[in-house]
Amino acid sequence: MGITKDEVKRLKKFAAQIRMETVKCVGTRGFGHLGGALSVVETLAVLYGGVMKINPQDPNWKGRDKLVMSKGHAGPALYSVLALKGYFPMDWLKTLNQPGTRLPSHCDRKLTPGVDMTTGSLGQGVSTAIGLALAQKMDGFDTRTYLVTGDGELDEGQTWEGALFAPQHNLTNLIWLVDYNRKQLDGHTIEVIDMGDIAAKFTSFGWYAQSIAGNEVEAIALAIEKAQAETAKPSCIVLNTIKGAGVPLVEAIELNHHIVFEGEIFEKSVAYLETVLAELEQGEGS
Ligand SMILES: Cc1ncc(C[n+]2csc(CCOP(=O)(O)OP(=O)(O)O)c2C)c(N)n1
Repeated sequence: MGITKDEVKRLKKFAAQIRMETVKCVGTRGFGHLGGALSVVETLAVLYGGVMKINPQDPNWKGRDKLVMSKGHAGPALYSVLALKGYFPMDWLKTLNQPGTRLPSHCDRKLTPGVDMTTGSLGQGVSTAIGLALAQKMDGFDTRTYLVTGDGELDEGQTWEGALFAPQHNLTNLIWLVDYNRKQLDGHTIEVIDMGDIAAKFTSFGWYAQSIAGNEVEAIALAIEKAQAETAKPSCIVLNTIKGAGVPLVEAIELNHHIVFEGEIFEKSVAYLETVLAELEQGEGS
């Protein structure tokens, strides 16, 4: 189990590309939900970098796996990976949240090719992902649904209804990734509602739960492999992440949920990510 060193390199580079596009996407608008978009970049790199069955030329292909980005404010990160995979032109990333755009601040499945579920009202993506996973099973498809929620999002009672439902209905094709970046809109999760040991809670609800380094592609790939191998229970992967991950000037902002992102901070962040990408490209030759 696990991935090769070459795979790690490839996925790290893909993550850096997604991170760069996410930063540019929000920077073009001048403000946005950058912290929680950046914390899930490695997860998206692993999922779209080889784990998920997808067909960017036919986004509605019935044989595809599905992703529900329940923390719909992370749209810019999802749009970046979808654009890089060729679901739509890269140019669209410059239109985030503008009048007439196909890329609204929160995900909308009717507007954006490759977006499987409309999200933004926290908690609801859990119910819709469960519906999708149930439908995949009822249709006899050998496909999975991947669900990404925040940790603050777990404050919504609806999430725990879902956590009870999925094991009882044997949704072994559901993999729930919780972005445990320990912050939410207006502060630290521990101060709002302390989620404590999330993996232990899911285990007690009948899930196969893992808690991992959530900004490490290798750890994510391994955890997903283990989740896929689990045949008796739905899976939960708690991603221990950093809000604003990979962009030091954004990580350093205490309340970095929705920030103004233009001028110096934008330019310095792009310059920083250019050096990261260059280093990763150099490393490819070694
Ligand atoms: C039902 C609902 N209540 C409130 C909001 C406003 N809101 C948007 S993001 C957010 C915080 C979410 O925190 P978390 O799930 O931890 O997201 P992350 O830190 O990963 O961005 C809130 C309260 C919302 N979108 N939906």
